[in-house]
Amino acid sequence: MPVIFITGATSGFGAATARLFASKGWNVVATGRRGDRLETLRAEFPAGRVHIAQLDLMDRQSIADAVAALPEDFRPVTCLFNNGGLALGTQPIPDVDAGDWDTMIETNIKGLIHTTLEVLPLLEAAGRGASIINTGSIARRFAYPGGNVYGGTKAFVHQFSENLRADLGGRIRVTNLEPGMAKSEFTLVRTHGDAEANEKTYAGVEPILPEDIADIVWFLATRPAHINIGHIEVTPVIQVPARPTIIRD
Ligand code: NDP
Ligand code: 8X3
Repeated sequence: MPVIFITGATSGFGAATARLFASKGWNVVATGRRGDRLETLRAEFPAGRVHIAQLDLMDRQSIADAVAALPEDFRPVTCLFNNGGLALGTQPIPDVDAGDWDTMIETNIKGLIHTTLEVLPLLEAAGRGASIINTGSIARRFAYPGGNVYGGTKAFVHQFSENLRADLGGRIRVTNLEPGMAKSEFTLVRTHGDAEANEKTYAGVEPILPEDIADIVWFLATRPAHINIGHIEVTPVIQVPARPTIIRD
C-alpha cells in the first residue's frame, strides 16, 4: 500500500490532500498541531486508512517522535508532502514583528528541513518512485510589500528543493510546488485572525482551492517512476504576477 506523509493536514492544502489520497486508497499519515482536526479526518475513513500524529514543526523532537512511532502499515513512505507552514504579518519593513519572523523561519525552513531528514530513511526504503513535494510559493519569485521574510522562507524552499535533488542523486524525486493566491486559512492566520481582511483578500477573485492543490499533488506523486517534475507554479487565472508595467508617453 503506498503511503503519503503530510505536514499541515489539519487545514487547507494538507487536509484536502489527505482526503484525496485516503479516498484513492493510499495510507495517509496526517500531522499537525490541532489534534481535534486530525481526529475528525481519521474518523471519515475506514479504520487503518489514516494514521494521525500531533507534531509541532517548530519542535524537532516532536517530528522525530511522530516518525519513530509510525505503525508498520504506514512505512515505508512513498511520498512526503512537506506542506505545513504559514505567513505572519502583512506590514512592510520596518513595521514588523520580529517574533513573527522567527516563527516563519522556525516553521517554514527548519520544520521542513527536520521533517525531510526524519522521513528520508523511510523514503529511501520505499525506493524507486518515492517523492518529496515541498510547498513553496510564488512569493519567492515575486516580491510585494509585506512579503519580506515569508517570501524569503519560500526562496529557501526553492533552493533547498534543488539542492536536495542534487544530494539524493536521482534516488528520490523532488518537486517544488509553488502556488499563488489560494483560499484556505492562510490569510486568517497571516492577519492573526482578521476575518474581514480575510474576506476582502479574496473578494472578486476566483482563487485556487485546496482541492485544486490536492489534485496537483496527486498528479505529481503518481507520475511514472522515471519522471521528476522539478518545479510547478500554479496561480488563479486572474493573478498575473509578472505583468510588466506599461509606460506610455
Ligand atoms: P492553512 O493555514 O489552511 O494550513 C496550514 C497548515 O500548516 C495547517 O494544517 C497548520 O496546522 C500547519 N502548521 C502551521 N504551523 C505549524 C506548526 N508549527 N506545526 C505543525 N503544523 C503547522 O494554509 P495553506 O493550506 O494555504 O498552507 C499550506 C502551505 O501552503 C504553507 O506552507 C503556505 O505557506 C503555502 N502556500 C499557501 C498559499 C495560499 O495562498 N494559501 C500560496 C502559496 C503557498 P496546525 O495549525 O494545526 O498545526
Ligand atoms: C502565498 C501566496 O502571494 O499571498 O504564499 O504570498 S502570496
